[in-house]
Amino acid sequence: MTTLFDPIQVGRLRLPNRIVMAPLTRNRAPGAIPTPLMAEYYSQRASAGLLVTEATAITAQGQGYADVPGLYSTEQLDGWRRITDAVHAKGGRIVCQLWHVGRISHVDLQPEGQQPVAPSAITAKTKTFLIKADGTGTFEPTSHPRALDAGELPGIVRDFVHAAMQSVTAAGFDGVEVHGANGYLLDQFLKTGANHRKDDYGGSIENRSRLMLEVMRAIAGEIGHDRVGLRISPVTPANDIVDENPHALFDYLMRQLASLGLAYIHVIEGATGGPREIADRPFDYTAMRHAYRDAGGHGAWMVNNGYDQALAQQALDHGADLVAFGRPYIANPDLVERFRTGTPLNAPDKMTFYGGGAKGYTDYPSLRASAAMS
Ligand code: 8OZ
Repeated sequence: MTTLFDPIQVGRLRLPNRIVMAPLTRNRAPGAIPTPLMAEYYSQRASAGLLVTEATAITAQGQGYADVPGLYSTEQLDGWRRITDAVHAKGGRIVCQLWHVGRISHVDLQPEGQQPVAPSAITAKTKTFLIKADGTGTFEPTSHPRALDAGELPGIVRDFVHAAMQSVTAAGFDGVEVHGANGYLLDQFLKTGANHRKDDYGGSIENRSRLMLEVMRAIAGEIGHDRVGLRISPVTPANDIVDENPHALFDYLMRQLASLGLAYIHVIEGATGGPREIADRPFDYTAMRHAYRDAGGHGAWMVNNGYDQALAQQALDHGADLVAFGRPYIANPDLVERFRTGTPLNAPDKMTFYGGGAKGYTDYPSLRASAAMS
């Protein structure tokens, strides 16, 4: 029987266990610059088989929330380098989650107050998080986006590739995970609710998948397919996203992705951070995995959303290779050791999820630290 504590080869990375720290937005990077506190946070969690960073904007246009990090300026890359060095010093492995929010943004966060960009000029019925001039946080409706011109799309692909290259060179990451989930730019292109384009990037499943596949192919070609992962969320309603036929869409995508030799596919099952089953959006994840495997896809299969240790073991028993834990990792830097020893988990404090400082971020107790103190 495979357990969470068995090592696994994921592309070019050798992971000591199958426990992954899921990407978690924490809004603690003022000016989009990663901080020393973030280095402490990630390095505290270095015993995970793999750390995936919080979503990180590939360009200023890709920013959609206050105080989320970027990796397009020298200062940002230097900040990340200190984080990857700290994680590596503790024996860990860390990949950067590459993010373009598309329409999930606000003019106040965009360069020169411009409109956010999207496949089509359709406003998402959701809110983003801003920090007002007086320093207080506020949730505001996302701004009306403008549709990207087909002529701009090669530039978006280049932005992703550039960010991927900088991640594994200047910033010292072990690889990248492309954020193709949760209603952000690539997911907006995929799905009928946000993509009403009439050109080669809209309409058919093939056309709606084009941008994501171009991005994945280009990144794989540039930094090596074996250190690139992709996160998807077939039916999440997060950020007002919906598709009229997700089974057909993801069946096609899986068959196309199979030949790219990616290190892993990361699947959010159900509603992101919410129920794993959605009554009006049923989805067969096993069929999706089979489509990928049938088409020759060898990448590790990473599952996520609402897992505890028992459910994670069931997932491994049924063909998953890796399990990503989100909220448990917020409150348990030593999650691997707690699972291994059957130690109860610390409960996360919702009030400190987004924004703030060390409280609710780097101050959750570890078993070793508490043992040393007592
Ligand atoms: C929570 C708050 C803001 C952004 C995602 C990057 O859902 C996010 C995110 C999550 O993927």
